[in-house]
Amino acid sequence: MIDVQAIRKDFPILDQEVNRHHLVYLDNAATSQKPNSVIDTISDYYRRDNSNVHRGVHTLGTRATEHYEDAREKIRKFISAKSTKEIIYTKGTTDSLNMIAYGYGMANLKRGDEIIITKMEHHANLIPWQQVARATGAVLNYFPMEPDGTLDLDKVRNAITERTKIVSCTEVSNVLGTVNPVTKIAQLAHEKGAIMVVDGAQSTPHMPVDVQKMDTDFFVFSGHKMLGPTGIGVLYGKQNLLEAMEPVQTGGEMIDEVGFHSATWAELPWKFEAGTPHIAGAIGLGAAIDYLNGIGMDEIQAYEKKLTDVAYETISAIDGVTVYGPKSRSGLVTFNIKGIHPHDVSTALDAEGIAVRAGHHCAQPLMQVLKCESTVRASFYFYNTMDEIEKLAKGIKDAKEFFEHAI
Ligand code: C6P
Repeated sequence: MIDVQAIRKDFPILDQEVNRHHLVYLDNAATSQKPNSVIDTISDYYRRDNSNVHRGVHTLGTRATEHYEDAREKIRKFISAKSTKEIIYTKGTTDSLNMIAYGYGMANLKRGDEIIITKMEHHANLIPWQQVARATGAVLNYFPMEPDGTLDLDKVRNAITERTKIVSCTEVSNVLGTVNPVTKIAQLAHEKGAIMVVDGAQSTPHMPVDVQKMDTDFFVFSGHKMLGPTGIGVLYGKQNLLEAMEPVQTGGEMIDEVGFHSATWAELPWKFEAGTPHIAGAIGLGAAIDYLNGIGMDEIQAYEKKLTDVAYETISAIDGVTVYGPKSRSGLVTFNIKGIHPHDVSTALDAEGIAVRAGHHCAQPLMQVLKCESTVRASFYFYNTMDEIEKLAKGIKDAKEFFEHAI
């Protein structure tokens, strides 16, 4: 059972007033807040252990390296990867997806090959594929999407052909909250000889992840959406694929031997980690994983489901409000109020201390499908309360009334 009041005490930022109201932070899909344990771990690292990793043999260098590599092992366990060789530190989901597109896609695609993604992808899982398709002559196609923002597996099966070489799909949509059946999609991709890439930016913070059960070839996520710091993320790849891939960036740290005219690469995972990494970020992400494990991902998922179900029902019931996406969803609700610009709704909510995101959410093609330019999105985490959902619903009603009278 989640003791939300006890949990909230671990997050100092939540205890503040914004515009003379107690802060209600509902922009967790953009970035999550950080518990004391993560803040302290990062601060302790800089106070006591700060040094470069894998270089000096002095005590601080050894400590920093141990903490950095311990965090990698925590990440491996958290997503059930086979080996830490498969866990590459990156700057975040965007960086990881670019590494796959440029490192794997560029080397393996040729004219006439096909990449298939969904219409609900974040730009990070879309533009790199557009660029790689343009450079290689491959074609970028999309799975059809159902009117409620889900995928139909029969249509997915029919869309994948022998020409398909890469299927890339978000596990959870950052706009619709749709939870895509990525394990089944990976199976369908493999049946036709394609590889599977899963964007786990919005799933890893909210539900258990097992990359071996999922049998995905690549899986990516960001630390900052799961209590960790910004600027750190993960690229998981199956070892055989990573072994075969050339490094995307070269320089210090990622080499074995260097001569005047050639060089050989370090073993996995360091082959893909050129330059001084975000050491404090990696260690902070390790502390974030400790915190999440202390609560339990099953518990987190179950608690957020309750919050989300209530939010979905309450907001959908407000007259003039359109909620986008399926009823069964991960922890967010995206909506529009008829005749009121999403930025106005967000500004009105902010005046009541409620932080939500308004905009296209880095998913402009999806906005075309939804036939709008932007939306309002409230996104939850396990430190949110039912009381906050009520405040959100009241805030939406108040905003609606205010703008209707102003028009
Ligand atoms: N979505 C949102 O408010 P980065 O920025 O690299 O950490 O993550 C990119 C990314 C990739 N895929 C999905 C599904 C995402 O949701 C995001 C980040 C944030 O929705 C910021 S745009």
